[in-house]
Amino acid sequence: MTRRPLTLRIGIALQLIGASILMFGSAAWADPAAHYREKCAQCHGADRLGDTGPALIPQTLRRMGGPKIANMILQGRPPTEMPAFADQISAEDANLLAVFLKTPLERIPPWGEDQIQASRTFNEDYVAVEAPVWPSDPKNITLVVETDVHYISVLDGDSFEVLTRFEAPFAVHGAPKLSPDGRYVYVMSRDGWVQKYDLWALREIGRVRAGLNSRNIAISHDGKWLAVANYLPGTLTILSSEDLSFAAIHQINGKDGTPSRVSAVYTTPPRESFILALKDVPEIWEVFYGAKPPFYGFVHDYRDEGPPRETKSFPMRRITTRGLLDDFYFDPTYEYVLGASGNGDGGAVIDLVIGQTVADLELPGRPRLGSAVTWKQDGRTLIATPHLKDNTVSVIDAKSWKTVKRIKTQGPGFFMRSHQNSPHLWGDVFFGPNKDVVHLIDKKSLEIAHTLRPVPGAAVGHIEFTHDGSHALVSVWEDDGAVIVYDAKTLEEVTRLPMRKPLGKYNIGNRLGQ
Ligand code: DHE
Repeated sequence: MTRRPLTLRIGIALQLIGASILMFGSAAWADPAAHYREKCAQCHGADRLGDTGPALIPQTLRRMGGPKIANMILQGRPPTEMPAFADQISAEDANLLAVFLKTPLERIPPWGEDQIQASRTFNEDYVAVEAPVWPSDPKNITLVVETDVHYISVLDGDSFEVLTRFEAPFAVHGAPKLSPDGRYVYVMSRDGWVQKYDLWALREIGRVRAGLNSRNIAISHDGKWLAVANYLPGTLTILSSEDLSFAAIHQINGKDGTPSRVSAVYTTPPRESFILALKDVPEIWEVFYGAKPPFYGFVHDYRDEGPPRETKSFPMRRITTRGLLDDFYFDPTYEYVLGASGNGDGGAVIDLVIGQTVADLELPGRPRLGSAVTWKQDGRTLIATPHLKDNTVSVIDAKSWKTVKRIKTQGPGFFMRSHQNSPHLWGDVFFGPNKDVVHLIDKKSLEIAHTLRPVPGAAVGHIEFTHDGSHALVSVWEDDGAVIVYDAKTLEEVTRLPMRKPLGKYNIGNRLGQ
């Protein structure tokens, strides 16, 4: 068993004592670990790694502020199954318990093939169907993730009617990924669960826990393989998309042996590979899923392993970068990857064919490349990205890699989207006092053409278009939130679908690029 250094253990003890002194004015004592065992372990697991309830570890809880966790313990979390404990636990004990839950685990259990295989569960009521059980246009189906209640609505993009609403694993993150025919959707949660759902039958098929704390998921272009980027443990898990069975695992260690978390994984269809952004080492990994690596000469580890084996192998190649890069965007050819630097100041362009950095990006203020948008304008290919730490949208020329325009916005943005039939880039202002604003940037003039304020004072974020681009869907990210549907030409509000904290929206046709 790994033990934390003495200083860290003393630090945690002081944190707990400090919290109790702060809260009660004197060192009142309670044993949060005992409270955990008595009240929480049954649903959240004796090891805090989750059971019927989610994992209660800092990596999962990080996005919830201090008082919120204590409140949740006391008041429960309707409509989820989390009950209220106010009649069993004092406010002081709830605060101590919250501090305990935010303390890192002493030991991370192994999470490899055996554990992953054993975690698979299947829906016994699932029956495959020959054709969709709904009459809607399959390309215009849109999924909407309601973040706090962990539900996904399946929306008909023509009538804006909700066909069904299904339960997702706790804390879905990143875009759900689709099989090439748009029939199956794979949803990943920060708890490491991957859910397979049949959109034709409107039924869950099953789920598997690919990691203990995960970041996102990618699907191979042929729909055969799923790759899951994990923080805990620092691995890439590869699953068969057919039955969610374990296929392979890559332990992530940098060249010098430093272990690393995987920030994200992406598919590069022409290269038949997954590209990994790493959190802790200045490297990019490329893991090949095709019949044989297309760039054999550069696949060092593959050569080391000898000739291809009978069983499926996923050889990998590493590219050394000048600094940490942990947020990626690909040019339309997938020859180049743009990476945002870990220190938040700029980034780099890496040529994936030669495995070299070919340009530096001038993007101060933490670009959010994962939300970037590409379009062609007057013979140029342009890429626009919002910034998490600057009131700017930057526009880059995809040939010279120079920033050609920095557009001033009313605050830092998170999500940005466009459509080939839309003259605008739609970008939210996710942070700061103007978080209720959406900017529409003219793709030709690169100026803000319109600013919408859907619900004054309410946070708005994330935009998606219907398949034909005629309508734009904007999320009001509040408890009593909504998805607001705009006519993308007139900018008139067409309808408002009430939802609880809706955020990510994914149109099947748009996401498949069809
Ligand atoms: Fe995300 C996508 C990383 C915080 C909601 N986010 C992604 C992707 C990455 C990423 C790499 C692309 C994955 C994909 O689609 O396959 N996100 C990060 C972070 O590093 C960051 C800043 C910090 C973290 O701790 O993870 C972060 N993200 C958030 C949030 O706090 C958000 C707003 C709420 C939440 O649910 O966690 C959030 N991220 C989203 C959404 C997408 C996403 C809705 C999919 C966007 C899309 O349109 O495809």
